[in-house]
Amino acid sequence: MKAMNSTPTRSIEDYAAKDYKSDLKPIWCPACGDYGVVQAVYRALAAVGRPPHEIAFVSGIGCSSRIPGYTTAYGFNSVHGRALPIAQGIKLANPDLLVLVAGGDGDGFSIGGGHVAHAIRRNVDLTYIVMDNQIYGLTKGQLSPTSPRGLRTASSPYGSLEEPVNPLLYVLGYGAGFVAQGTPADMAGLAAVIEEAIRFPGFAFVNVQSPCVTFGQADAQLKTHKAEMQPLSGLGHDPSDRLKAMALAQAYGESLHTGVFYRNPAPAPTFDDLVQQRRAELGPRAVPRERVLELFAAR
Ligand SMILES: Cc1ncc(C[n+]2csc(CCOP(=O)(O)OP(=O)(O)O)c2C)c(N)n1
Ligand code: SF4
Ligand SMILES: [Mg+2]
Repeated sequence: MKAMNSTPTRSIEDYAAKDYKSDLKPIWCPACGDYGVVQAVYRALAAVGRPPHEIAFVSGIGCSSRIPGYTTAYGFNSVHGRALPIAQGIKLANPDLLVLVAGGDGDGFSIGGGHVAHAIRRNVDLTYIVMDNQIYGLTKGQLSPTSPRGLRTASSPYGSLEEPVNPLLYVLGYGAGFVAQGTPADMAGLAAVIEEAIRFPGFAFVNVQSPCVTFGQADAQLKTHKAEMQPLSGLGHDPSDRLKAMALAQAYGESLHTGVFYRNPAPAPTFDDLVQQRRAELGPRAVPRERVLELFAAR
C-alpha cells in the first residue's frame, strides 16, 4: 500500500540522492533533458527515504526508458509500451515495494496508450513518469503522439497533419488521483512533484517536459527561457479542483504549466486495498496470496 512508501525502514537521514545513483554512465546525448529527470528522481527518492532494494523501477523502450539502469533500484527495461502492465503485476505480487514506472511519450501514449486508462481505473499504487520530448528519440526522430501539428520530422517531412495527444487531459479524463507536470529546467520543482507523486496513495502521473536536443525542438518545447514557465501555484490554482485542473491542462503545448494540476483530496482505495477487503469478506474461502503466486510461478 502507498502508505508504505512514506514510511522509511531506516531513518530518512540515512539516504542521500547519491545512494540512488548507479555506477552505469548514462549514454544519453549531451544536454538531453533526461539527465535532469534522473537527477530529480534521485532527489525525490532520497526525500522519501525508502532503501533502493525496496524499490522496483520499470520502463518500456526508448531513450527515456534507460532510466532504471541509472538508479540503484531493481530495474526492468522491458518491452515498448508494456511498462505499465509489468509494473502492475510487480506491485500486486509484492505490495510492499515502491514501484516507479517511466518511459517516453511514444511508449506511453502510442503503443502503450491503451494500458494507461486501465492502470488508472484499477488505481494500482504506482508512480508513472512520462519523459515527454514530443518525438521518438531512440529511433531517430519520427513523429510521436505528442508532436505538435505541423512538425517536420523524419516521418513527416512536409509537416504533421495530426493534433497531438494531451497527456494531462488524458489522465485527468480517466480519473487519475494525482496529476502533475515538471521540467528539468526547474529541478527543484520537478523533484518536488515526483516526491509528491510517490507519496500519493494510488496511481500518480507526472508529465515531464524533457526535451530531445538531437531530434526534437528543445527551445520551442521549453519556450527558451525559464521565465516562460507558469507555475500553477503562482496562478492561485487549487489542486483539489479537478475541473479547473482540466481547464488548465487544455493549455498543454501552448503554456508550460508546472506543478500539481490535481490531487484528489479524498484518495480512492487502491486496487490492493480492494483485494484485501475482498479477502477479508471471503475469509477462509480466499486463496492465500502465496498460493496465487505459486500457481503463477508454475505456469
Ligand atoms: C514493439 C516495438 N515497436 C517498435 C519499436 C521501435 N521503437 C523503439 S523506441 C520507439 C519510440 C521511442 O519514443 P519514445 O517512447 O517517445 O521514447 P524516447 O526515445 O523519445 O525517449 C520505437 C518506435 C520497438 N522497440 N518495439
Ligand atoms: S536522441 Fe534525444 S531523447 Fe535520445 S538521448 Fe539524444 S537527446 Fe535524449
Ligand atoms: Mg519521446
